[in-house]
Amino acid sequence: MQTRVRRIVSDIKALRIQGARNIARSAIGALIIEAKESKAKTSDALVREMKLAGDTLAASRPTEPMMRNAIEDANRYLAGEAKKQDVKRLKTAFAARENAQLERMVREFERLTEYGSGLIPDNAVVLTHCHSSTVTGILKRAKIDGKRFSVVACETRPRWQGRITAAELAKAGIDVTLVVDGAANMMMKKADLCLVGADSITSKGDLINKVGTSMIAHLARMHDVSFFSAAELSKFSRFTMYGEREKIEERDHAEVWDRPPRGVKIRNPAFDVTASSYISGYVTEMGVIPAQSFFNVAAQKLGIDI
Ligand code: RUB
Repeated sequence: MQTRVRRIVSDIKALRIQGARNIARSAIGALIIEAKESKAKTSDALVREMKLAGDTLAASRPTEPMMRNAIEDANRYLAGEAKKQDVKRLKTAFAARENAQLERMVREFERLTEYGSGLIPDNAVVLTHCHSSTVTGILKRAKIDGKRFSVVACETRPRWQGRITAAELAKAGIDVTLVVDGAANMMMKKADLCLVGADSITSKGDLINKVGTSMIAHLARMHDVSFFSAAELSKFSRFTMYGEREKIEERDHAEVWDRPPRGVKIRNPAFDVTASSYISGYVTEMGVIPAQSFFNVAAQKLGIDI
């Protein structure tokens, strides 16, 4: 595997690249590098090399179907084309195709942020958790659309991604307040809307996102506040269709407490599951859809035969 690709894998593992979209885009970028710099002599050898790079990327964060779907799609294309094209042509065609995918993702993201902006009422208080580039994209779009609103960002222990959100929004001129995660209930009393990202959506429409998201969804329900998740359709986790569960990544306990006293056990799940019944809707590139419809719309978009 190419050195630059290995570096991307380690950046994803260490959260220097974080958030499902950034991870998926970086993985596509890594596959382009791998193909371009490959020394494979035949198309079949290239397919094998790319499969290995894809598997290593996919294993870097286990709860990332957007990345997995992109890798599977790339493998499928390469396997199909290997019979038709020599290795040199295949490399060029693959890079062009994947670059076009990246551009398409940007256009879809723009559409999604438009729909998301439409959801934000004037003078709203929006509560968010963790750092989702899709959520910050919507909020920045709402600002451009002339909406007046403020944001409460939960800091998100143990890796403080809420600080990334707060810094990014402040830089965009958005009124933002950072709170500790334990203040979510108090802040919810004044909130009009919760907007969080998504790592994975199951066939039941359940949401898997940064740990603590389900707690916020419960609080939102308690205070009768709408709870939306911003999720491209490619965050659909295919294998949940067949009864398999999405694996919840468990990270190093040192992120929580590096030298705990003897006898203290530590758990560090990176994500949790919010049941579809708590979700007012998913903001997707096709519009704002009910959680129960996510599967159908995603299957259509991803060409999954039901
Ligand atoms: C990030 C997180 C984000 C989603 C969506 O977790 O849970 O809400 O990934 O992000 P981590 P985006 O920091 O552990 O990667 O909207 O950018 O895809």
